[in-house]
Amino acid sequence: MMKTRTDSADLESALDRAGLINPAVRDFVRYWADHTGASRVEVVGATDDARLVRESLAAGEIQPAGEDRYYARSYAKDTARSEERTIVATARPGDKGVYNNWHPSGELRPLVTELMRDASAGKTMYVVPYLMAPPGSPLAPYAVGVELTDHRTVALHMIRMARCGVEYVNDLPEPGRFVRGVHVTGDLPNLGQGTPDDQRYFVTVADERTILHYGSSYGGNALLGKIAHGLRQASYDGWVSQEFLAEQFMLIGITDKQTGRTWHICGGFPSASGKTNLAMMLAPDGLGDRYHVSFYGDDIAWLQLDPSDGRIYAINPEFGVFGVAKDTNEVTNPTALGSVAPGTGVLFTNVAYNDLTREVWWEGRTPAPPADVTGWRDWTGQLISERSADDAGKPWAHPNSRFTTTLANVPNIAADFENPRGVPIDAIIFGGRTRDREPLIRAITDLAEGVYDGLTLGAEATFAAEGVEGQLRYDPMSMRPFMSYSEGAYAAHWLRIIGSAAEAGRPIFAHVNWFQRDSEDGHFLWPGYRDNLRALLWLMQLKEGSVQGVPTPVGIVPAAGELDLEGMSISAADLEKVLSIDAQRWREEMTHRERHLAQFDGLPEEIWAAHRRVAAAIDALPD
Ligand code: OXD
Ligand code: MN
Repeated sequence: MMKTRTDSADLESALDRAGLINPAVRDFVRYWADHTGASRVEVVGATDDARLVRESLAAGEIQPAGEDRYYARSYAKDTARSEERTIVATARPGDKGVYNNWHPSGELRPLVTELMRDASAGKTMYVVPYLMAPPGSPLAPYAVGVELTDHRTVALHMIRMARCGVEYVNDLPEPGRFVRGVHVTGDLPNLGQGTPDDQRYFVTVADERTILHYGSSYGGNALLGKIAHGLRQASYDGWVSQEFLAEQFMLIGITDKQTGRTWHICGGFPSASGKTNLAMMLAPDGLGDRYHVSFYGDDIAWLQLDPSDGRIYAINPEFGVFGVAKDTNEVTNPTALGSVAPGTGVLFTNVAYNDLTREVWWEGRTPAPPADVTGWRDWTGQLISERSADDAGKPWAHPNSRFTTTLANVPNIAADFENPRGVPIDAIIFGGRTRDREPLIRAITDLAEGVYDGLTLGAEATFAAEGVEGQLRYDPMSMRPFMSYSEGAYAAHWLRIIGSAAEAGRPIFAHVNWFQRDSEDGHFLWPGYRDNLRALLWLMQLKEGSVQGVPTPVGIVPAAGELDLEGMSISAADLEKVLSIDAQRWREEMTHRERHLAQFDGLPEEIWAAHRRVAAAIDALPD
């Protein structure tokens, strides 16, 4: 007969066997094992991966997808991060912002705790101690966490996405200083996902460093190290301590092989603006002999001043990539394909899967789906051959299907990606997907104007429901879904952290846009992908003074002839267009920006002054 609740002798011996000696972690596990009613407790880390994979295969939770590659489906109504159900809760009403969905922790903590009572009955509770930082990083004290999860596949994801093992919690100088993450899946078919009766709660109790997620086993809802800790909790910690920024940023290095010089660039892009593709970019053929691009991370960066040289350093706190599969192919992102090759231990979720050949496929992997549909099932598990005529045109993979692979699998991973100090940042870039107005690149040298640019970052509304045609859905610094405190304080914190860098070592800012289209026939004016490196090289040259660019009210754009276009073709008209400023469109944008910024209480005067400066300069432009 199945035991209903972990017996305390069994629990202690499970913790002993795993060598988990931190008394505060042991207390945390004891409390939640009892509260959730789990029938077993198991402590897991990276060294348990092969065994967990074998068990998951045997249980049918995952399926083989080629040599050391795996495949899982999630519950069909549980396929994405839920923004509406995600809450930041604290005891301080002043933490309420426009985007953080703040609620008092005194209400939310008991509510979610009650939902979790006995909700893991009959299940194993996996205890996953982890570190969201390269070991030895000055930010490691903020990076220690323990996730409790009642879902084995979630443990497999955590092992790929974070450094996991008891060694990260056993010798803490303050044993109680770790983020407490509790993930309880709940009864997925009965949670009313997306209905008025939605039962799910994804709560970060930021001032208690406690994360309570109930009602999902997917992505950021369930892997608590990544978004809940790596972004929401960490940005709160970085602000309270005044020590660092935690941002949804990619991080890359560009090496000039002729001079041996390496630059590091990080930056934020709203969803679906090509952040992972940019992070994994290779140099274009025409420039590959001279430049090498190396990958540090595609989703999170923590930034901090290093007082020893007065520069801002960044780490990628993650250990893996949780990448969107859709449209990943040899042209858009060959590096991503390399990172999921045989032997990588990659875990695919919700792509299409062939039962007979163990292959996977997703929309955009090849121009058309496999012609022979034998054995192919869509992401819901339905055989393609048995689809009704009505379903024939439906995607085979879910649009948010993913691959989860460790950083070391990425072919151009930087040699020093585990350097605890991180890498010094030369530039911070922001980019959206905008069909007009935004030039290819505009560089911003003023700190307040750079932060202002990040705060007014956005992506074009993609469908009517999301917003008004031509108006951006603003996504400050690409952190809109991950904001943990008020935007005014957030802006001030940015000014302080980046402003603490020595003048000479301060990163330059830039806004990029690879997506401008011709207003007549709609073609993309700039080829994108690998050629985007050309704009970033120009930015580094500008910073070093070897090009001057052309000043405009919204930043410095490349002068014709300053971009290295070796091996690339673009018409003179298209090039001129991507480097020019449309005064009329910018005037319209400024009125939207004013309304957007006015929502934020306590926005620093420097940001308003930057806005007024840019607006006045745009007004002075000839039409
Ligand atoms: C996200 C992610 O949801 O990185 O932004 O998964
Ligand atoms: Mn992300």
